[in-house]
Amino acid sequence: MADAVHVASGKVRELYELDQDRLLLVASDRISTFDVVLPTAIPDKGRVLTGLAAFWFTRTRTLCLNHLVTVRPDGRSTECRRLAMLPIECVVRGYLAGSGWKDYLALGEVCGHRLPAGLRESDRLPEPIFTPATKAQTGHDENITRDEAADLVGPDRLAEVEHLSLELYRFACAHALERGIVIADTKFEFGLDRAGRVVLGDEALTPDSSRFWPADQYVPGMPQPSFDKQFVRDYCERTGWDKTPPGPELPPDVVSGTRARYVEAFERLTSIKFDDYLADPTVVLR
Ligand code: Q0N
Repeated sequence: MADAVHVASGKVRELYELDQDRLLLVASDRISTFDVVLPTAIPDKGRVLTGLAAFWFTRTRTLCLNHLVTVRPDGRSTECRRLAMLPIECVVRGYLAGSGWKDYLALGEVCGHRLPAGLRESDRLPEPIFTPATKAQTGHDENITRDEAADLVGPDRLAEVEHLSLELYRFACAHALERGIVIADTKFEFGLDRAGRVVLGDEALTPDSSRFWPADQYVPGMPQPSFDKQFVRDYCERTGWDKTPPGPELPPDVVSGTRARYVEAFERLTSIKFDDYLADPTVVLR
């Protein structure tokens, strides 16, 4: 990695250039909550997310091309194909939460999808909906209409990524629900390869790119606990932190409890022991 050039930073991930056609995506153990990265890391969080994304890429290859080349022995670095990323975030919602719930309350619709009256917070939608967003300058994603999305990528591309996003979500949602996890919504990022084909990039179907809820605690009509971050959120609320940076340091029991939740999500979804992944990360690629 000594000769890898840094090309981009996210809140908790870094992207490096390996050569003309390949990038290295490195997931750190940093955790964010209420949009702030906390000073305390969650050991192995980056490995859980990397392994889970690689698992989904491997399982969905017949649905959609993806950028995965391989996972490195460190378990947190993904070698991937370099793409020309499309300037939209492809969000799919199966349940009414977050900005989807806010928009429904204010407008009775989400990104132009007219929804039935009388839905409650966290209700399952009659059908999953595609609700594209843009990365606004503020750093906060902004929901856009189908027409705005079509202006950004073209109507045919939009129809293609909408179809792929819904197929990917339906597959993952069914798989996860059988294993006790509700994937309430998720965000995909697609790009184009040299041949101009649409390819799934970024990380996909991880708890950082999705809302994961414990299925056995699902009660619509209120906000749902987060499968992975609930201990962190509860602790942050107890400290009375005002949610502006810097965030609080996390005590050891919150760190270990949160690490255990990430590992549990990995093991439930992949049916692979996390220790087996640590010993050889390529177990998720088979
Ligand atoms: C790419 N992002 C999203 C920090 C910032 N395969 C790819 N080819 C070209 N560009 C990208 C990818 C991918 N994935 C994706 N920025 C560039 C923002 N991030 C993602 C992770 O790390």
